[in-house]
Amino acid sequence: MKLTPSQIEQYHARGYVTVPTLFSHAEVSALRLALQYILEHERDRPELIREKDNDSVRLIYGADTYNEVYYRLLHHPRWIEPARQLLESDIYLHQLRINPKAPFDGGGWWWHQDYHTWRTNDGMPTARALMIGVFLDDMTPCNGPLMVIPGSQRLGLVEDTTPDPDKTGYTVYDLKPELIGGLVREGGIDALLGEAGTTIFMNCNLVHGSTGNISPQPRTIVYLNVNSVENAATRFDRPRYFANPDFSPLQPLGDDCLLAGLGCRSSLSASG
Ligand SMILES: O=C(O)CCC(=O)C(=O)O
Repeated sequence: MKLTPSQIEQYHARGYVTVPTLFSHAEVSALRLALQYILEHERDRPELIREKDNDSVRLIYGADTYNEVYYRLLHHPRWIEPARQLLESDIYLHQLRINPKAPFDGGGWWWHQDYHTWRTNDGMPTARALMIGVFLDDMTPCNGPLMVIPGSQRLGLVEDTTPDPDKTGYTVYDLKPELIGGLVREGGIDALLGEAGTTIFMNCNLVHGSTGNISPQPRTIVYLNVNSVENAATRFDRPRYFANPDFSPLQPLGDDCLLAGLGCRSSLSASG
């Protein structure tokens, strides 16, 4: 699957482009079942990070290294090809994480740019990297969807932030309210809504955030955060599930890789 010239133009103008239902209902079901398996059987792994205020899982890192379905998603041509187009090079995985913003309990994210963490913690030289979000649930105005400030990637990296270090070692560099006020007056806020399977391609300097999920509906996004192989990270202080030191170009599997050969094992299969 290739992005059209107008989709590429939208990515450059607004800092993101949305591709509705890039993955089918059956593919989303396989990903959801695999997530359920991880939540039930892998709860004690260090890659699973809890909410600050309750025991719900806030983040799941590196699922491609211990779950076959997520390994296959990582190698799926339907998102790899557009990512290569946008970065104009081969790409490697910097970080795969799932944000299963739990019904009632899932917390929000203050406004930030992801590139700040990757530059400061991982020595990523430039912002030639993408956040790619695959929706595993319908994103509605009510379940804490991702929000972005269109065009804000054009600011480049904002240095004036309030670092919010987490006990897990993941620092988010919160942007100041005054800056957000000005950006929103200019660009507004887009809530990224859509059916499960929809996928967003975002510039890693795009300012984004979200509110908590107080609805009874789940709101899960899988983030495939990828970098150009010509822009490899230079620091290796964090565990590999935060910042993958393997810069090998991602090689796509077949278009049917999420479903082929999984059958009824889709909820249970885990790679070694
Ligand atoms: O998924 C969300 O609501 C926001 C996540 C986010 O901002 C992040 O993981 O950097």
